[in-house]
Amino acid sequence: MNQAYLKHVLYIKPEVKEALAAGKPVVALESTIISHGMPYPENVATAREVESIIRREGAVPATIAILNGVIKVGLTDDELEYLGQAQNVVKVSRRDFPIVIANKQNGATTVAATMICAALAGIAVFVTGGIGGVHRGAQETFDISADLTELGQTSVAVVCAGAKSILDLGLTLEHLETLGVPVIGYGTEELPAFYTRSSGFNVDYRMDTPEDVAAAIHHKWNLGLNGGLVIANPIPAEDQLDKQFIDGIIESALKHAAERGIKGKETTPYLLSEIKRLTEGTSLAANIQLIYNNARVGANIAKAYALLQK
Ligand code: PSU
Ligand code: MN
Repeated sequence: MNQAYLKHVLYIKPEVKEALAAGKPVVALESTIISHGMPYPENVATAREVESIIRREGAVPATIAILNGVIKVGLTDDELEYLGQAQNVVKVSRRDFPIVIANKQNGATTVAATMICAALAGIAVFVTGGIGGVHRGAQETFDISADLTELGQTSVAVVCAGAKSILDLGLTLEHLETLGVPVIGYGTEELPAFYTRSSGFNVDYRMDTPEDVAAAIHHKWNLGLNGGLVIANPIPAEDQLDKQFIDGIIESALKHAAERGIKGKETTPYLLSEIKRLTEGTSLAANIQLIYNNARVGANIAKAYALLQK
């Protein structure tokens, strides 16, 4: 990586830069969830509240996106509002960086892309809603999210509510195992399935405190075992959706995607918007609550990890 070059394309917000230099806890946040995962104005309101929760817990939030070809680590309030309304935002994963930067476009970063930017900035902990994974039928389509490959190589801990069962969760866990990515259930032995606390699949390890998770992160990276960790934090019980209800909706969304021939990077955004449409907003409410919950947990993991680095 070329440090002199990086100065032109990576802008770290002063508040974030100062926190990192002082060894204070910082939490990275993604932006695909803002531009492709939720409708306006809920997207901006949620992004703001997630940042406030992280501050209240004693860490500094850094929402990451690409604006006019510049990677921004930490958005201002105006930038957040702009991103939430903009129509011309490219969904950016690892492969898209060079083009979006060369074209000076706006880009919303996926889990994979946010991990890359967080690692460039020196941020260890990243909070999101759900990660991408191995899609159902990937045996035929090869549709496996670049999020998994990134988790295999980029050293950032990702706090999420598991993954939606638009994916094949069993194959997703198998692939993460192959890539050497620990999947830690936060207060649970089961992989949460985003809208529901249970999925029927067990995780590798259960941990119950931010300190335990921080220790695992610390040991992994100090051993030279580069790559991410998945901290799977279940949606609060009072916010979860009925499993049969949401499973039925997901089946319909998958059917509609197949009928329309949706492929590639459009698949996940299409499925997310279909789920939202078919649930008439109840999925959005659950989605918002689980992110808030992840923000609380992620901020506390970042605090515990920062203490370990002193
Ligand atoms: N899953 C969700 N919500 C999301 C995404 C996934 O429940 O918003 C977004 C994330 O940004 C994730 C991306 O990184 O979709 C994965 O897209 P793909 O499957 O195309 O790799
Ligand atoms: Mn895909």
